[in-house]
Amino acid sequence: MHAWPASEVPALPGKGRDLRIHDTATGGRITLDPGPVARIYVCGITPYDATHMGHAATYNAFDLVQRVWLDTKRQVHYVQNVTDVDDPLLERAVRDGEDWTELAERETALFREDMTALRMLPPKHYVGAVEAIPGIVPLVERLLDAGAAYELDGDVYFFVGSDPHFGGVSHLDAEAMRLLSAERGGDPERPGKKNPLDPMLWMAAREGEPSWDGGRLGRGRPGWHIECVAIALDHLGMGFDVQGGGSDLAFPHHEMGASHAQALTGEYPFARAYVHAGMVGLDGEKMSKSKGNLVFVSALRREGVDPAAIRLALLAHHYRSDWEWTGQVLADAVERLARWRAAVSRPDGLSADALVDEVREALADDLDSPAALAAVDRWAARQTSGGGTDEGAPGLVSRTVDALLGVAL
Ligand code: 5CA
Ligand code: ZN
Repeated sequence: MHAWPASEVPALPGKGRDLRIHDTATGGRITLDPGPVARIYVCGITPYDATHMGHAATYNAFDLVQRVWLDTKRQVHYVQNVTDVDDPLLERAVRDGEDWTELAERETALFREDMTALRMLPPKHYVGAVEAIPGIVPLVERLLDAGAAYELDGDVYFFVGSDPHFGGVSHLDAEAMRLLSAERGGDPERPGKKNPLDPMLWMAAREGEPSWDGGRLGRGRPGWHIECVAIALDHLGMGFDVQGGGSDLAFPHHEMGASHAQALTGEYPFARAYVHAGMVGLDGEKMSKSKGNLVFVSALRREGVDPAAIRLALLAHHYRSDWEWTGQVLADAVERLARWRAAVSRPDGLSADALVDEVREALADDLDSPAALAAVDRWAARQTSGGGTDEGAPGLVSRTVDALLGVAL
């Protein structure tokens, strides 16, 4: 499917810094060393209740990864999926008496609009689960042939014991895995499985649900993890630089995806870093579709909130921390945006050379966007109190904030 239009990324003088980022698999900070073309896969939305502030915060984190890489003069090969067929989407369509394809299309269109408004750089390949099915079926067949998958009453499961590295992404113990599996789309209670954690690769057609021809797998639809694996392997191959998503995807989704791919190829690792964003909450609870406690990007835009202010509200929090969306968070961002705009509206000002360095360094240091904002705040405060005759300074600040933070002043 098509993605959304790219906003231009201004080139900055000098060269950016290599990204040091927290990797869930090793539990520590690693220095990424991508080739001239950095490769990243970010899990996309399941298209209903899009785009809430939690989604926006997670995509903001991975947009920063891209911007840091672009600043090092690398190209970025960015792939994102849309889970346009899955249990929760179908359940929502049934609840609302809506055709599931219409729901998915409408919500994906809304997501594209929100991403465009927020100046999130688009993926090079934006791929839906449905359009990926012809690539998924042969992978499931290969896993069956390799003995890494098995059939249970027409459904096909992946055997987690077939990957010696299973557990290496999340490092959770069996009990924690079991609880999260039950919570996040798995079926650890189903009798007959080799390991209760084994996830479904192919679900045989259910009455009243959409299904596709799976060749010798029979009619059915793909499991969730194999969807992202098929798309990532197709467009990026093994050993790509970053697998990204919110922290709720570390287990089971990214753990299972890594094991699927490693069992399929015999190669290790699937991704060189697994990067996870913290959860955004509202009123003391994780913002989630199931709880319905959502603040939507599109609703704020309709109220006339400048998307640049929404972006600044996201950037004010470190991507790894869990945080709460409040009216105050937005009010602070609106005020900061006005302050920055006033500061760059003067024809000249304080040299911004040091500021470019500070913003670069903050972001290269595990995407420390609050530190980057603080550096711009300091420049803006000194600029407002007068002094400085550098004619290039305000323009350079605008370009820096645009190129590295995605905020148009
Ligand atoms: N389609 C799958 C991924 S393949 C999925 O998880 N879709 S989603 O719509 O539920 O979430 C999309 C992304 O937003 C995921 O990376 C998820 O971790 C992230 N996300 C969901 N809720 C929040 C939240 N409250 N805070 C931060 N990120 C969130
Ligand atoms: Zn995914």
